[in-house]
Amino acid sequence: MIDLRSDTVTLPTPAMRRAMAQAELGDDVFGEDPTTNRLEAMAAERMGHEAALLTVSGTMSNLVALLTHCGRGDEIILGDCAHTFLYEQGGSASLGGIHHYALPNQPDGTLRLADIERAIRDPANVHFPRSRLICLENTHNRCNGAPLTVEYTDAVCTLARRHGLRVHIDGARIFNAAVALGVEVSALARNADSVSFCLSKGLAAPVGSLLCGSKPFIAEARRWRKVVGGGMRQSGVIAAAGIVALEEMVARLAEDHANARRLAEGLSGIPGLAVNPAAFQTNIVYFDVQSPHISAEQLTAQLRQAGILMLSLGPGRIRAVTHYGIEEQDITHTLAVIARLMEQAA
Ligand code: TLP
Repeated sequence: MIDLRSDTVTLPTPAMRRAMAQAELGDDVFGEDPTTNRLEAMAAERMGHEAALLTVSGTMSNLVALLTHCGRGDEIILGDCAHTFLYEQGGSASLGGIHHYALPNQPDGTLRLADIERAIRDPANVHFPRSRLICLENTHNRCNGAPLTVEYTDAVCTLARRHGLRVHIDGARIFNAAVALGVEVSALARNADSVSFCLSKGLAAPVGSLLCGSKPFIAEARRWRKVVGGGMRQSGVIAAAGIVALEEMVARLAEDHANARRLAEGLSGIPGLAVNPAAFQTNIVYFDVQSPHISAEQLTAQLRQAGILMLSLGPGRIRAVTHYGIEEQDITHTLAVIARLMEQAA
């Protein structure tokens, strides 16, 4: 199978499996797991923050971040295509009573600064929830995997500070952004109040996400992680793979970006498909099936029979994600199969 549904399908590397087997362990709820402590220190250092917390998933890191930043009736400003808005069950609303103010995401994953400024509530007016937090997503999954720049991130942080608001970055794929932009990941993360990133996507670890922030913020986040059931015991088994992910798997993300570009360029030459290769800078490619003869659902079903997996995401739209384990020849093969299926359908 050539599985392009997501970079979440990546399997741990041999070095990760060895590290997991040999990890030095303790009870992390007592703060005594040396491998988890080491990973958390590494993560904080990479992101330019004081402290970090290992959680089981990107969803848990974002939830814990929002619960830590906001109280009941507080409001977060975020994009209408944000993962936190679309795909996390509104967890911060159901568990934390937090209100969401969704602004239109621009095609490059940003929120317009003027839109943010307009969305911030007058704290003196008793009718309004209290604006508390701005959430960004880098790279932006639904916006073609777009990386947000250092300049844009800093501009949002400056605006937030001017109004006494905080900023959280859902950086599930922030290392992809850093590699695509050719900047240190800390430059993208350090000015935000908190940032989460995932180990189990392009970095290929089996489980885990890190939430980073100040020492007091992470101390409070540790309490929230416990109440949502995320206090783990010998979590060093997971953390050991995460350490390998940070040490060995970041630089190679450039290969995934090159493969995504190859895929997008190839797809753009296939009649019946619509795709703009210039739109993709990281490892996520979206394309549209625009043919009277075949739908996106039919194409993904036929691809599955040919041993290729992609996600059909609503009318006409397909997502393909490149990652560790996908090689250049897999892209060449995928393009040949799609060209054949589209030709047969026409
Ligand atoms: N995204 C998954 C699906 O849920 C859509 C994927 O295959 O892309 N933030 C962002 C930007 C994400 O893309 C994801 C996962 C998460 C958070 C949640 O991470 P997990 O799956 O670890 O809870």
